[in-house]
Amino acid sequence: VQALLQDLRAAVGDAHVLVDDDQRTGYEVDWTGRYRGAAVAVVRPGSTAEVQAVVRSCSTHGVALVPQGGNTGLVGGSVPRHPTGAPTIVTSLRRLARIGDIDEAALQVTVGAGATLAAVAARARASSLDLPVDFAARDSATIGGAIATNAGGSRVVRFGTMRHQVLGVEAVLASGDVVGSLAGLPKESAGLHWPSILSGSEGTLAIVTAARLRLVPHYAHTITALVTVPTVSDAGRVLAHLRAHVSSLDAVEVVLPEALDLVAEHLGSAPPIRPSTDGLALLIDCAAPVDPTAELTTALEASPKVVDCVVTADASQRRALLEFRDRITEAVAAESTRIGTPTFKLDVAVPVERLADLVVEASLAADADGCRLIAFGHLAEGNLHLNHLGARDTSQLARRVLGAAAEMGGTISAEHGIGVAKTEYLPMIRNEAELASSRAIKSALDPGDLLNPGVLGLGG
Ligand code: 2HG
Ligand code: ZN
Repeated sequence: VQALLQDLRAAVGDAHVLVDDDQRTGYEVDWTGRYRGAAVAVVRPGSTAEVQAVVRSCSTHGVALVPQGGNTGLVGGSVPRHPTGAPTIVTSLRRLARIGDIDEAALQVTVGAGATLAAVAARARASSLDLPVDFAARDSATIGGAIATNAGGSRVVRFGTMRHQVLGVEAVLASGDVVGSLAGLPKESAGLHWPSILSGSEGTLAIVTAARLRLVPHYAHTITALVTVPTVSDAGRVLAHLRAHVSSLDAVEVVLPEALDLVAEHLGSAPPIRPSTDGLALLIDCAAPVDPTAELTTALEASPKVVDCVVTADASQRRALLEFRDRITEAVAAESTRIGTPTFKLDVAVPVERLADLVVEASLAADADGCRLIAFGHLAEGNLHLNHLGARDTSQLARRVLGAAAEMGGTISAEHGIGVAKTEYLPMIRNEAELASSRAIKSALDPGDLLNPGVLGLGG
């Protein structure tokens, strides 16, 4: 290990090899406090060449490395937890934060893997463009991490997930070689496509160092609505109506009553309207070059099943409304600290028409466990975040809820990834041929099992 540290210092400079306990801790535990491990060191390369040198040193010494971005992940995929307990290096990509010039003709930008979503969005907005992916962890979450997990967020209804925004990647393989291209060609039909191979690979196949991203217009007019509906099935009807009649639809988020109460208590302010106990709240964003208020209000008035709604174009009122969605994760974390148990999180998706069945199953499972269920998510993708507070038997909960989602034609992870948290449940949604193919690809690209061992059930 001492020889490795010496090589790493030579590669990135003494100041960027962190070995002291207090310097390492923030990199060794995940955001929820549920997943933690110990790293021999945290290395902070400042260029692609330095990432190559770090990978080669780790390879020479046979020491695994965990790539890490903003460390906002929720499935333990970015903390050092080697399955065999072998020594591990955390490689933080946060210094690769360069944001290139905005290409207004191509609607693209080249960014370092360590740039945060918020920083890229701010830069794009200065050119009246925007990043099509957005979620609550935007100030810390990095582009590299978002690619690694194929992150989603609130704008998927309009623009798709992270995978759909990546026109090119540059990445370092376990061999230390660089693959990919940042040319950003919208058309290229020349065999395997690195952005497709690496999106969602969770740092197990290569370390993304930079990306060429698609940008979209930054709409001058953004409005937000809070809507209440009687049941989950009704929410599906409202969604269908809005998709047919509102061309400016940018987000359709769903908040169940328990989640709304928790975040309201956390914020110290009540939402202007509240759903009934069986009902739910929808937070809807519209964005367009001209004010979309008329489009949205007309559609809401004509929509079946809308009980109550408020629509605002005022920036500070919008922000206040959006907090009832954006800050639920934070409210859950505060409650989890108060009760002294980490939250047990599941991130499932089902076809939208099965969402009501999923909510019933999830509630029954939580009741059987005796825990408190805080549910919210992204309606258009049938994606629910099930946050269990004070859960007793997490493995029983996971089997039951993930099994139900899989059974309904859904998935065990919609946007957070598999990490180490969900590996044992992968067979619920992948057959043996698929799992064996993933293992074959992993061992072809990373025969020494150097990159994020154990994550996605690969290696380790
Ligand atoms: C969100 O949609 C994130 O805000 C986090 O995916 C969800 O905390 C969660 O469960
Ligand atoms: Zn989410």
